[in-house]
Amino acid sequence: ERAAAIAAVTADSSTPTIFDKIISKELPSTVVYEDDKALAFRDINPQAPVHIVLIPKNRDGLTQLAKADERHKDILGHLLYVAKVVADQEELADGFRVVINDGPNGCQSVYHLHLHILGGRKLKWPPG
Ligand code: DGP
Repeated sequence: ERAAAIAAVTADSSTPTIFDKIISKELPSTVVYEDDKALAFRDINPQAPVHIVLIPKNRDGLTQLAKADERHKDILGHLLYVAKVVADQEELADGFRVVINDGPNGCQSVYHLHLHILGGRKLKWPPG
């Protein structure tokens, strides 16, 4: 049932998500990085001492990584570089993890592409 609901949401890439309200600042969040293309804020349900969500401001059809095509290559590269900048800012010199959850099996819950940046403790592998 949940998978069907998620499939219905992903079918329409223009469906607003909670992240649109975070981008517009309609919904408060703790922003740790912002530029013209990307926004990073602290996760509401942190899974590590540092847990940041990094998103493209313009979703442009990128509800999830699986929807990426050629035109998204620049923003995808930018986001990965910003993940490194944020890790520096958060002083994660001992290491960190960057995660993209994709689709129902990847436990994706918000259909606006996002990177999780996790750190501040020794993380386990595999993540489960
Ligand atoms: P995912 O499961 O990969 O789709 O991750 C979505 C993440 O977004 C999840 O870790 C919780 C976070 N999140 C959801 N709603 C909000 C919110 O309103 N504020 C903040 N700061 N984070 C949120």
